[in-house]
Amino acid sequence: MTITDPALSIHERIVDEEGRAVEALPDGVDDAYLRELYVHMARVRCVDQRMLKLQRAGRIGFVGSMLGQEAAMIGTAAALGAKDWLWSGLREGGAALMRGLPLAEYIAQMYCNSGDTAKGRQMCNHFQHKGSNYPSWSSVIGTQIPHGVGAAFATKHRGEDAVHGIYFGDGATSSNGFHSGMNFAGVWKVPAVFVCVDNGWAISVPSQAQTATGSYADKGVAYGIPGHEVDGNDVLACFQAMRALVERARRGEGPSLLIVRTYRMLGHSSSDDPTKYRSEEETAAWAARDPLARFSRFLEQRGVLAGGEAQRIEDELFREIDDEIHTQEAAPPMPLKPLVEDIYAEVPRHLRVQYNDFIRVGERLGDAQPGDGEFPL
Ligand SMILES: Cc1ncc(C[n+]2csc(CCOP(=O)(O)OP(=O)(O)O)c2C)c(N)n1
Ligand SMILES: [Mg+2]
Repeated sequence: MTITDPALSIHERIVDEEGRAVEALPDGVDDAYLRELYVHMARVRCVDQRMLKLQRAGRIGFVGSMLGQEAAMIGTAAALGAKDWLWSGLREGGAALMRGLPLAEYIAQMYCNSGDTAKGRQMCNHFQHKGSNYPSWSSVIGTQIPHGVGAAFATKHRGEDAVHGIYFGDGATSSNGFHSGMNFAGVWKVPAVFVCVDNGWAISVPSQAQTATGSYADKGVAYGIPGHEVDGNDVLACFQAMRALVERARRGEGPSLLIVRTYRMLGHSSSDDPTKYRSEEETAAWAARDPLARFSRFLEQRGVLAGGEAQRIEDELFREIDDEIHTQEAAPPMPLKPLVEDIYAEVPRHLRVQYNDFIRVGERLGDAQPGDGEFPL
């Protein structure tokens, strides 16, 4: 039922769960590049672990864990070039790091301290990085989809050759933004690849209950957009598929939809308890399919990672992350004035009034303390 593009040789899987190559590796991928991909994936995992610990210790407010999705994110995003764009949702922060978001800015944003480039106007875990075309995103599900399509249309209109990778989850396929974005993209033939990260769950709604279609890839049919589906825990399958679709878009052949099937190993966020709605057996089955373990098995068999090297890489990553955490812990808090500045040339009266009210509340109740307030999800 899905429209596919048979001219593109897209494999559902390149490395099987035992770490054996079952297809030829993507063209041009050498051992040095394989190792690079591994380090990017390992960094995502290490950052994730530290952020969760900081959240549990009450140092930061909110984390949307990326655990289990390292291959889906790194494999696809690695196929985007430096001038391409990445429109993200909650779980693409690791891709931002790979594309050039400095670790310092990543952690500053998690602390919402004075180094937060969002100036405290976003809740934490809402990254942005101008230098790598990674726009700020909204918690409102699916809104990045029409934004990305509009930007992709602008790219086409100006005759530029950038491609837009537009990321969202399985749950976002039920949003208005998905349907309007896909429709415009198909009609305008914009240079975009829609990456649907099907991680099994949209908070407590299982992926199979999200739609009556057999495959999320079918959703492209109504918009004249080809759809492909790959094993999202196989970093090389993700990379190869994304690269083929990015090149297709860059040739002017229009948008496509790529489904990367993976699993959200932890709760929806640090405020969620997944044991309330899913079984331990299900999670354990996916733990056995861990994308990082699969890739390291493959690299060890190939001689790209020597025995003990994965551990050394992890130690080095933790050192780098821990140093930065210490720096960001010591950084001053976000100054409050920028909350109302630099939107209008002069701060208008209504914002001055709101700001003064806000300061008075602070004076009356005292500064917020770690652990104050609760986020409901
Ligand atoms: C328009 C809208 N509706 C509902 C929510 C509440 N909400 C936050 S995340 C989420 C589920 C998202 O699931 P999915 O798109 O699969 O992404 P995932 O969290 O699995 O990465 C929902 C319903 C929201 N933020 N915005
Ligand atoms: Mg999901």
